[in-house]
Amino acid sequence: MAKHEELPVPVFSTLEPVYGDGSQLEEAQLRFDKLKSKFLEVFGHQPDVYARSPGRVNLIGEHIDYEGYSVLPMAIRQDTIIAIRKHDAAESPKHLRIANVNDKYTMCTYPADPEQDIDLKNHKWGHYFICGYKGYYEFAKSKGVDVGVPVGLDIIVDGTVPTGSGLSSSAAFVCSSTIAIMAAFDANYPKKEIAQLTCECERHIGTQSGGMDQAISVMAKSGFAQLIDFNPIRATDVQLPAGGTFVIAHSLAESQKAVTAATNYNNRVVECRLASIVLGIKLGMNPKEAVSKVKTLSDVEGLCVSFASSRGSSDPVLAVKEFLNEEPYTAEDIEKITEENLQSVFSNSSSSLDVLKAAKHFKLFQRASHVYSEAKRVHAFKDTVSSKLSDEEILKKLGELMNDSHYSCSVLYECSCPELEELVKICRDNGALGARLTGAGWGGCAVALVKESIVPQFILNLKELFYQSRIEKGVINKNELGLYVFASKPSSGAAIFKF
Ligand code: NG1
Ligand code: MG
Repeated sequence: MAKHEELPVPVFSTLEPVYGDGSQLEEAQLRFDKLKSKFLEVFGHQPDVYARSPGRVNLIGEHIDYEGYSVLPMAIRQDTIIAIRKHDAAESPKHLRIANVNDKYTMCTYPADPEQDIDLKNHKWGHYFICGYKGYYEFAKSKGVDVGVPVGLDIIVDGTVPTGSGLSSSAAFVCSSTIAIMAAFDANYPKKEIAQLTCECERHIGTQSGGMDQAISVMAKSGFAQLIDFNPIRATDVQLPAGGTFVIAHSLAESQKAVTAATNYNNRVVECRLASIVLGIKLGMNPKEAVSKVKTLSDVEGLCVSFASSRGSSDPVLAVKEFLNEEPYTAEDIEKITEENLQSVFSNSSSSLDVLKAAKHFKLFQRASHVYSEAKRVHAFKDTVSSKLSDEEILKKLGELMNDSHYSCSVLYECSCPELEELVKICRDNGALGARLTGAGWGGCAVALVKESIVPQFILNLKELFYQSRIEKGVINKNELGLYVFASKPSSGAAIFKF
């Protein structure tokens, strides 16, 4: 039997295989009905086909996917649904018209031109669709598939993944867009190829992201978290222990990852690259070779481990402690080691050059320590889940790993914020076995592992201790609370619907 990730995106003629047969199905039925009638109303036609792709919560493995390390997320039930119709070649004008069921997002129109540049200085919500559009054409071209002259497309989007929350609304949107476009062209490909292509094309938006979000959105399976490996992308089922539930809670600070990319997300990507080059040189590589060949901390892990083994250990963090300074580095400090000007090291990446302009110093020791230790925690998490310990002991150990991950994100990677710190503390004080920020950080959500039996009381406590004062201040409405704090089960991945 072909492996799950080698199979194409499943095509269904009913909603049950994805949304089950309970209240979620009713809710989905309403959304699809609304999408269809809005499509008719806006475009005067029925859509040809629909695609959906979910958001995700990352359980452990933060800020290490772009360094080549495995991560362990699960899909959540919140998703993005796209309805699409492809115009005939004769129809004009040849535009991509992208509307949304939510009137907050006004219609975006783009030319039907896969070569167009995305105007990053003028951010529009429709840009994420264009990532998928460009991505599909690039992919088809690389496969030698003739997709004909570009034609117009009509699109309506319905997303339920909260934005800026670390739950990957962006990947849900990019993946559902890409798959909808493929489906409109009667094409389908193995899920792992779509995961790779959507990861690459989301970078058109300007963040140098890793591939976790797209991989889990495309390849998730109901009932399982996934261990996602990169280069090549692979997904392995992880069955979570009985008796534990992951509760997701929003800090209500909106993550500004994309807007302030040069000072946070891309900044960390650059710091990790610099840390890996410096480590490579300190561990014996010629500076020129290190600058040209070393891209990520995983590239020099072997050297770090060899060094550690000379000290009777296998921990790459030992090399970090020995060779990197705890004091932040200036650009000049690093240039003395690389023997090359940093502008020229990053000359082919304009977003990295923006980082160099904005950064005063680089915390190489702290970032590398986080990445290597977090990578180990992911494997410890996976090993614990499949160990012979009792469910109770497993849950306790997983909670501890989540707490350690949060500490590392907060202190070494500095991607937390005061609201997340407050929320994580409240979770732990109220019986969570472990709690941590999830996703890029700097706002967005925390995820807490909670014994199933106490989930309702736990959520009530969060409402009282974290959300009540914010409701009183008018930050959120009382009746929207369910959008900000909820228990989550591992949901299924991307799907196409033809009714
Ligand atoms: P979110 O939180 O969805 O923005 C980002 C990256 C991931 C990963 C995490 C941190 C994108 C699209 N995704 O996720 O690849 O690096 O941060 O672990 O930027
Ligand atoms: Mg995102």
